[in-house]
Amino acid sequence: MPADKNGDIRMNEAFTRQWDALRDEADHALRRCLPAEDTPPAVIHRAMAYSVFAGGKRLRAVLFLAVADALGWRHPERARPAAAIELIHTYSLIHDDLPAMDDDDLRRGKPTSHKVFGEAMAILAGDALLTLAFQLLSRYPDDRGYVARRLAVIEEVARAAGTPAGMVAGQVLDITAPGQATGPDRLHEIHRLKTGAMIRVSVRAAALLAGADERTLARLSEYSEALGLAFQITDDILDETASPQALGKTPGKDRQQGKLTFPRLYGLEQSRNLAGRTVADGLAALDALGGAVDTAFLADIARFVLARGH
Ligand code: GRG
Repeated sequence: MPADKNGDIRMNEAFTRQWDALRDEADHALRRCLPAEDTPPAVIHRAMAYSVFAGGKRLRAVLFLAVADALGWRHPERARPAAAIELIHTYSLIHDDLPAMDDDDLRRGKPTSHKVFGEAMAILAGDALLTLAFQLLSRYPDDRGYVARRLAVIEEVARAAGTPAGMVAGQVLDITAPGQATGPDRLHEIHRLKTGAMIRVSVRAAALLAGADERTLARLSEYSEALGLAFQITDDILDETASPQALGKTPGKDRQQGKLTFPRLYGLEQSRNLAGRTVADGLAALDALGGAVDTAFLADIARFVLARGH
């Protein structure tokens, strides 16, 4: 099953098998693209590998590869850009855990990077992962015919990871918001940027590289936006309801830090309802693609995200 830390979720066997196959494809690419741990200066390469292989569901890479499959795009190097997106995600977690940000000791059930390697090395490991990600995106797929598509993907990924329209902007709003942010608009904006943008670009990057037409791209974008929102709602719910073992990180931090969250704004039950409605929107966007695209697994991913919060 997907390596979610909430071991009580049971999706059907075919879903689990497909997820694991795509996660293995991404892991294989990740292993090939990271410098060997004994490459000097070894400490940074150990720190990079420590966080990348600390576990994790690989949701973003699986999404990328699932979209590629749905569109029939089976280029042999397709897992490299998927891996690049996971590297950016891992960098964001390392930096998010730093004392200057969330100050967390536990991530993916293991001590955080700065606890093991010290703050300076954790910062540098994050920097190096982000940089390596763009190196990979600029190179793969390594065929001349992909130059324009690669450029479009680099631009979109940079936008999604950065500011003002991406993850860095969302993180800034999140850490400066406590005490100021009170309303649903602000909450949605934070999460659209902080979590949603990277999930959206995981879907769009695969579609762009696969050469999807505008209509397909638009429907897949709607799906990814719904998925990103549902993912964040369930993440907020789990922060309130899950045990540290199930969560792989310290629960209750959001409340402790006075953060605006979906359960805080709407209560747990309403948050679950909102996640359900949001996933329904995502499924409708997939349906609108019609029979030409095999969206069954993408739909199951959306159901999986919803199941995490129940
Ligand atoms: C430091 C620029 C910068 C940004 C940090 C990603 C992020 C922004 C913060 C992480 C804090 C957090 C708990 C966000 C909620 C959603 C989220 C990204 C959860 C972690 O992603 P998963 O569940 O993690 O996909 P795994 O471990 O499975 O990869």
